[in-house]
Amino acid sequence: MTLKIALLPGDGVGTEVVAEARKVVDATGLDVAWTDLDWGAERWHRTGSMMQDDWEALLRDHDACILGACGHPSVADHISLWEMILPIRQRLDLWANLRPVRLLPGVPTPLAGRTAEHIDMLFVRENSEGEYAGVGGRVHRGHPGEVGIETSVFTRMGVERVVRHAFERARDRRGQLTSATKSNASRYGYVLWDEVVDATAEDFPSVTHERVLVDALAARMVRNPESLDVVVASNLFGDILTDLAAAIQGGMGTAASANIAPGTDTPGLFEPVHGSAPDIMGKGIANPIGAVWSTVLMLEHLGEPESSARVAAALDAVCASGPRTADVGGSAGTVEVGNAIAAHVAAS
Ligand code: GGG
Repeated sequence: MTLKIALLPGDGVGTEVVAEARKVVDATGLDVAWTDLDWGAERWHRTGSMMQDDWEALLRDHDACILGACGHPSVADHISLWEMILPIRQRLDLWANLRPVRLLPGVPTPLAGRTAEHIDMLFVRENSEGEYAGVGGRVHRGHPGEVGIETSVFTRMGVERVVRHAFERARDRRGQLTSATKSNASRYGYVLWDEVVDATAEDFPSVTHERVLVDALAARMVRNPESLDVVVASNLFGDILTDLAAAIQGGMGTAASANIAPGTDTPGLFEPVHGSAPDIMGKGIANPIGAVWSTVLMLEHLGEPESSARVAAALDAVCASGPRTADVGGSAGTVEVGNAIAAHVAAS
């Protein structure tokens, strides 16, 4: 069967890392029909829109999409996000954002005395509402009394589905779920969230669960990462905590993610957690690990577990032996690392 995969490099280093992700998937020998998409800042300058008008139908006509990065210094950040990645997540209702956190072999962590056995977590981030619902507005622009309002939206259905999915993941891992909220200072949405967690827990007797305030959880991730298995968090908290998690596992370039709608056949969007990194774009030094790891998640989601495992094993092997990019202690370029991973996959 031919897999139809849309390739959306986006901006900045997205172009560089997505090329390596594609190369590695091709090395599996799977039959893939790629669709190249020119969406992003350059298109916005040229045509006035980041994506083509029929973007939703186009994505739904594929099995998956690989995204590189959103954001360019020449476009306001909120335009970049609200004209591409956030509408894609919302309109396709990709409500779960899975972000595995693991210290890959040979990759240095900034946490003293910690090794791979201490760092193995899965973040399940709510991906369609919460603080990124897009509800709000500004009035009296430019006046001293100007007001900007950003409203968080938590629906019972939205919270229930992501919390249930996190419990399922915890049940299939080490049986421990940590829920991150701030339901002391924020007394509505996060209190609803906490109640949903407690109620859902009754269906998962083999999973122990706990409620932790997000600020305390951030400290615990640094001091005691081995105490965490699956973490479920709102859109904003999941976004922030997984940048911290990326740093713990060796840097932003190493972090992968899957935007999915579990239980449906909606195509998922797979992307490295990092942004467009304008400071290093075009230099050929961006780390492709996050993008390649995202293809591991994609292939698993597409029902190709053998290919997924081959790419995961190649990733581990290349991290262990090199070549590695400078951010994880090496001196290789993006293409050299991608070539090495692809060669391992082809030989496996
Ligand atoms: N790799 C995709 C990307 O550019 N992410 C940057 C970012 O800030 N994304 C916002 C989000 O994940 O909600």
